[in-house]
Amino acid sequence: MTTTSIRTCPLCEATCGLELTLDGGSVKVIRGDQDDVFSHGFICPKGTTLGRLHEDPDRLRQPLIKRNGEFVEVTWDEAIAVAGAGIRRIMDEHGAPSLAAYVGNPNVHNLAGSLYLRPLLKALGSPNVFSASTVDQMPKHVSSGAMFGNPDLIPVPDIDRTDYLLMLGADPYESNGSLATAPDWPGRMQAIQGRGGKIVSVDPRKSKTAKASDEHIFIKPGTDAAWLAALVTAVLEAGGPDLPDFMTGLAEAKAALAIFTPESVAAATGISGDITRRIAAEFATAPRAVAYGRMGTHTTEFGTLASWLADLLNAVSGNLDVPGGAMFPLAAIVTPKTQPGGRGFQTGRYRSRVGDYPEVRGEMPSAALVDEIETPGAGQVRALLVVGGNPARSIPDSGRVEAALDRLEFMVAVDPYLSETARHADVVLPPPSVLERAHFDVAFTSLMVRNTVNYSPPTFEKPEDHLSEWEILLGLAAAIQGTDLSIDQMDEAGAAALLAKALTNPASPAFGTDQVIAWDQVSRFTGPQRILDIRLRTGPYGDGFGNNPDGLSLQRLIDHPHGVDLGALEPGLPLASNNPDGLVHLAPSQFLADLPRLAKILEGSSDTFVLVGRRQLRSNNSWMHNIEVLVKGKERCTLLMHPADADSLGVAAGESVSVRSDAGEIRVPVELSDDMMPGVVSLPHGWGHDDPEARLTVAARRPGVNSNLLSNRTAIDPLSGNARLNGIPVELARVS
Ligand SMILES: Nc1nc2c(c(=O)[nH]1)N[C@H]1C(S)=C(S)[C@@H](COP(=O)(O)OP(=O)(O)OC[C@H]3O[C@@H](n4cnc5c(=O)[nH]c(N)nc54)[C@H](O)[C@@H]3O)O[C@H]1N2
Ligand SMILES: Nc1nc2c(c(=O)[nH]1)N[C@H]1C(S)=C(S)[C@@H](COP(=O)(O)OP(=O)(O)OC[C@H]3O[C@@H](n4cnc5c(=O)[nH]c(N)nc54)[C@H](O)[C@@H]3O)O[C@H]1N2
Ligand code: SF4
Ligand SMILES: [Mo]
Repeated sequence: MTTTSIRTCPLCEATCGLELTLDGGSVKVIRGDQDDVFSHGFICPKGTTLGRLHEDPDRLRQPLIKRNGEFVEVTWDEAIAVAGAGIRRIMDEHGAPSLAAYVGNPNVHNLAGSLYLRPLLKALGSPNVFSASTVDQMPKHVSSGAMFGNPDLIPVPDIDRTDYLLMLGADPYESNGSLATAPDWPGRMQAIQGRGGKIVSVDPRKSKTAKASDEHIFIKPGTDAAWLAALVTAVLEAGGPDLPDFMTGLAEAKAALAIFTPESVAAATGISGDITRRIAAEFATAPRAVAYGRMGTHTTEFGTLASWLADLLNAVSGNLDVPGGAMFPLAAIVTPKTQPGGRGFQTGRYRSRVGDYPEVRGEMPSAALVDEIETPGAGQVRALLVVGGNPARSIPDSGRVEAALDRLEFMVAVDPYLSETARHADVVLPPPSVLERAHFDVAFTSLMVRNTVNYSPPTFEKPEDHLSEWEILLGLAAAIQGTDLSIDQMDEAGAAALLAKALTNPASPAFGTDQVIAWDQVSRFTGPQRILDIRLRTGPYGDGFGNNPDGLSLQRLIDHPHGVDLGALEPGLPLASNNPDGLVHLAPSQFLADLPRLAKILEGSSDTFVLVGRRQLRSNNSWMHNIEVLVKGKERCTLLMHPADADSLGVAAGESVSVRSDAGEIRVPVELSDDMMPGVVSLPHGWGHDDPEARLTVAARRPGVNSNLLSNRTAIDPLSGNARLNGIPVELARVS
């Protein structure tokens, strides 16, 4: 007999609803959930593979401990105890700064990572916290922090109502979108065109997204900030609308950007002054327009400036916080910080030991991890905890990273696979499968282009003796702290504190509710479900424990498996500004101070070739290449190159070239493509499954090469600590 399970896909930011047809304990088929209030049946090839992930024989079912160089399976109690004791030993001998944590991307896609990393990192107590954010979106946090006072107040493009979408360095046809949660980007883009709107895509490669756009403009990698500055200048020259009083700094921004004109940036960007002026005019006169930048703009040396300038362009053209422009979602789960009138945002509260990088959101640049491990002295990192991350493939200079991992005195990995990173660990703690856990997108409800909320109960019960991932994280925290509290007691204490705080928040519908009554109600759940129930009920749409009877609670979401639609985005500024003065800062001084560095690129560059990355629909960063249906077919880890460039190098399609940067060298087959801007080559990341010590049987058959052997760990956006993964100068040569 078959049954059905409805759940949200946790693999990317699109949050598609899935319908799983089950036959006992196995998954027969996965389709898009036609009744999902947000995705309406949309699904991509990855979403159909959750059953294969669940069944993958390489997925670890039991914790591992390395003994005499070999991994052996052990019990959960033993594994957690050994992990905790190993970390404690280093902490006692060398102090907390000798510990480090790297937390990867899957943490934002699962409840455990979203809700239970904080107590674990607190238990570590080290300033050496690294994450995938600094190889990704940290520039956006920094620009939002400075402009709106809160790094999590990120405006998203209101693509369902805009008339003009200017996309820079984003390829949602492959990635399904990022920092703009919208299942079915292709359908939503077609809808813009269907209502007479226009989409312009700016990318050094004519990507699938660019082909689906109305216009594609080639841009030289790493120069988006200069181009956006010129657009702002051109819009302001033409007048621009009157801005609301709560936006401050327009005159300062205008003066500081004056040197960036459509003509002055033309040589550096490769975009003529005429085109820039035309785009500026189109953008300014479209009824509703929005500029949206992603990986291609953020993971460059000017990531923060580009992120700021995109929002500045939205602001000065009258498109910030208005329908069809860049808007702020109001998530069902709102952290207390996103209430109006905050403390503002600061970076650099402390600095990294070796590279002297400023702390950003309590993190150090991931690119700096290597030096913190390699460089002797007080505070040298000797033990590392990796949760859901693969720094051996995903961060710069990853050849050095791997050598550094080998130097560690102790390492723990929380990962379902013996990945290229986890294989270096002394203890590996695998979470249960993706289908054996509840799901809720804590982070992405704050980034949705339409306010929506969705909860998925576990599809299968986890094996009884397998710890949930949140139990692993709390168990580790307890073992590191050496506390006598049980995991359940720690969980209870955390939830009670959260509830107490929420009930004293005057903005909450639960304000003033008796804590004993509220606790009694939420405690029909435990673990992440209880935290979710608290946050839903005390959040902006919450039932307030009866104060707002039609409001949200976890039970309400359980009763609505296809999700609850909370409506289109609504203007929220100036209320949303968390700056102490309540204003939106258009010209943060630290950004103006960084402009001279940007102006230098106007002098031109002598690089012959520049490397950029790309994403591929059937891939997910470095970790889904072990699923046969996703990797079969023609070789995908190729270097895309314009035919004229190939001619000049004397290479033919399929031949290998050597690609050399100041960090390393790789060899990779060439794929010719008219879609490439001449002088620019493109290589996907996340490949390089050639490590015999990893246990990824399928991936190892199609290893590909690791593009992060080429990214340099010192090429960093100074404002955010974000790595430069796009726009890497390289030398190419034919391999004879
Ligand atoms: N050159 C280059 N490098 C890049 C990028 C690029 O565009 N170009 N992109 C960057 C970006 S945007 C990102 S987000 C990073 C990603 O970088 P990382 O987060 O470091 O790496 P992932 O490839 O996402 O690997 C995630 C690991 O988590 C494990 N995992 C999967 N599910 C779970 C789970 O539920 N729990 C736990 N504990 N573990 C799980 C996987 O097995 C895998 O080992 O890569 C970055 N690196
Ligand atoms: N299928 C699939 N989907 C994914 C992922 C995946 O690995 N595979 N990863 C997920 C993650 S973690 C993230 S962060 C998102 C990222 O989502 P996106 O940002 O949409 O994805 P990318 O494909 O990296 O798009 C970057 C684009 O920028 C272009 N580009 C490179 N350099 C420059 C530049 O200097 N300027 C401009 N204007 N463009 C440039 C590249 O050619 C590329 O087309 O995708 C998510 N979704
Ligand atoms: S687009 Fe993303 S969320 Fe939707 S099915 Fe594909 S991987 Fe899952
Ligand atoms: Mo990412």
